[in-house]
Amino acid sequence: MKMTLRWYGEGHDSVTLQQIRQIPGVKGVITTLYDTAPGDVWTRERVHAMRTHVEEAGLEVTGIESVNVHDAIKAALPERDQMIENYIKSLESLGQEGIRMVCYNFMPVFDWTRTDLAKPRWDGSTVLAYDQATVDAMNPEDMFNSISDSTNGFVMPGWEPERMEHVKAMFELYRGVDEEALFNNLTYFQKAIMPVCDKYDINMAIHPDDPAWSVFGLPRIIINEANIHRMMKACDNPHNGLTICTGSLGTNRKNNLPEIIRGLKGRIHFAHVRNLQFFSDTKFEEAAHLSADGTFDMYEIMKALYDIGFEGPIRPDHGRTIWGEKCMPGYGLYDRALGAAYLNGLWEAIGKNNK
Ligand code: DNO
Repeated sequence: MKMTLRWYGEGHDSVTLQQIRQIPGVKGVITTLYDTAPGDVWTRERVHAMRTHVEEAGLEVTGIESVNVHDAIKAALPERDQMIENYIKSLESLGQEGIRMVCYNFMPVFDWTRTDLAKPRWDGSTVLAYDQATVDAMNPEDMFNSISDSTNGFVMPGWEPERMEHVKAMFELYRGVDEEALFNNLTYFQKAIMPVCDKYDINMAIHPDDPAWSVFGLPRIIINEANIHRMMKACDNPHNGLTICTGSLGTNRKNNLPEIIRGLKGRIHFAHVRNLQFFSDTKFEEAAHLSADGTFDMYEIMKALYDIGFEGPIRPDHGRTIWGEKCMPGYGLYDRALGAAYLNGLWEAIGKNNK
C-alpha cells in the first residue's frame, strides 16, 4: 500500500503540503481540482499545474478524489452522453499526466451525510456524527443549512452551495429513478469510460454510499457486498474497482469489512480507513482510528488488505478535531496524522509477522 493524505488544494485546505510531507511514510496526496463542477472538462494544463505544484513540495499526486459525476449521468438525462464525453476528456488529461487512480461516487443529490459536524466527545475532541432520527425530522434543505452553518468557513466536499441552491430541483431529477435504474445508469457510465481507462491504465474506485442506506428516500446502491459484486460483474474490467471505505460501508453493521475486502482481490483500488462508534444501528459517531476507540477491528481490516496484496493508495479517513485545530470538519492535520502513523504501524507489524 501507499500511505497518502487527502489534500483539497492550495487555498481550499487548512493543511499545507509542507506539513503533509513531515508525516512519516506519507509520500503522496489524494487531491482534486476543487473549483471545478461536475461535468466540467479538466484540461491537461490544469492537471499539469496541479501535479507540478505537488511535486515541487516533494510529494506526488497518488490519485484524485474526486472527479465528480454529473447528475445527468446518474439520472440518465438527455445530456448524459455529452457529460460522459466530458468525463472521458478529464480522464484523458489525468492519464496523460500519469495519474492513475480516480475516486468518485454515484450517490444522487447528496454525497456523504452527517447530522452533526462537531459533536463533542468524551475526550474533549469533536467529531462528525449521524443520527437517523434527526434526519427523519428534517427536510433536505434543513440538512444543507445545518451542514453549511458548521463547516468553519470551509466548503465541504459534496455540499457546494451552488449545487445545494437547487436541492428541490435536484430531487425532481431523480423522480422515477429507483435503485434498478440507478444501477443501470452506473453500468452504462462505467462501460463508457473503460476504453480510456484501459488506454491509460486508470483505476476507477467508486466510493460506497455513506451512510449505506437510503437517505430522504433517494436510491442508494453501493451499500453491501452483493451489490458491489453485481457492479463488478456488470462491468467486468479490472479498472472498474472500489474504494473500500470502512467508515461508509461499516455504517451497516451487517457488512463484514474484512470479508468484503477478501472477496474483492484485485478490484480494490483505494482504501479509506477509519473507525466508528455506534450507539444504535442508525446512530453513530466517528472515533479515533485506534480499534479500541470504536467498533471496527483495524488490525483485521489492515490484515485483509495485506493478504489480498493491496498495493494501491490508502489514507486515514476523517479524523477527530483535536488540540484546538481550526480546520474543515474531519479533515484536520493532527488526528489524520495520528491515524496514518497507527495504520503504518499495523502494516509494518503484519508484514513482519508474515515473514
Ligand atoms: C467524505 C468523502 C466523500 C468522498 C466522495 C467520493 O469525506 O469520503 O466525500 O470523497 O464520496 O466521491
